[in-house]
Amino acid sequence: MTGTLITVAPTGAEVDKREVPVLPVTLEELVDTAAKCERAGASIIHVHLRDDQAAPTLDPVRLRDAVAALRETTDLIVQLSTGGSVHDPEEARLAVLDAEPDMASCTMGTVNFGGDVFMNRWDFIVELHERMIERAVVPEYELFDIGHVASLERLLGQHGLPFGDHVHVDFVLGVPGGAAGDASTVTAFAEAVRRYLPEGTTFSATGIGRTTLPVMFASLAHGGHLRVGMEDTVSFARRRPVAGNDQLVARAAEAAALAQRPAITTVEARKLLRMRD
Ligand code: KMH
Ligand code: ZN
Repeated sequence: MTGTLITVAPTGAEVDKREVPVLPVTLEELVDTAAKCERAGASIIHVHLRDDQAAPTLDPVRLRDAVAALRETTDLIVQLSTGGSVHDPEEARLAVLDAEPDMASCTMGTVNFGGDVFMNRWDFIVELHERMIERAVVPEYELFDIGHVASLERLLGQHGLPFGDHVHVDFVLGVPGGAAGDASTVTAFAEAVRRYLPEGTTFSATGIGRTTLPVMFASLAHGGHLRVGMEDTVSFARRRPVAGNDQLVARAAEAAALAQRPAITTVEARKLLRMRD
């Protein structure tokens, strides 16, 4: 069994900077947290950007600047979010690929998202998948519900394998409106991946809020990988706010080491995902 690939999702689109001052929102804060997370064991960074008011943005210039700055300062695999915020239009989400990231997210279906709806129409998913193949961007398919595994099987069957021919998915569990964040749900997802997706498909998992730890331990137990970060949780423990993203990455690396599957390097992560160096 391989070591553990750790993805950090440092910012997201939902957490309010006014309530969580350590949330990285400026380019300087993003690069600083990225470097610390790489030292703590992360190999992929899942990036959402904020504007000068700390509101979510898909501004193309900021996206290009962020990709360049992260590449200059770290060896992390740069994965841009095409999910954005629930309010972002499809065209802006597709245009994220213009920033030429190594990877981009691709959510496999529509899901209730708290009181909102995270819309991912089938035709939009197909368009995103095909543009990623054209632009040599490696996707991470985001699965918020078990039906998203079947959608991905359909996508790959009808529209072919992604760039690099390797399939990597991420279970995003515990979203109010999506699949639950607990060990039995991770088991169900892991079994569905083995049953419906191509042999060799790799998966990571993240649990939102207090589901972080059960999802982390269950993913490790199933030979899966981990995603952590302040996009998904801002509480380290009861009454203990997260001090920084690297604290979450360090804990994930510690859990991975205990599971005898230590965190892998960015070079090893590129090999695992069949990416170019
Ligand atoms: N912010 C959520 C609406 C992704 O990055 O691709 C969507 C999300 C998924 O975070
Ligand atoms: Zn995201």
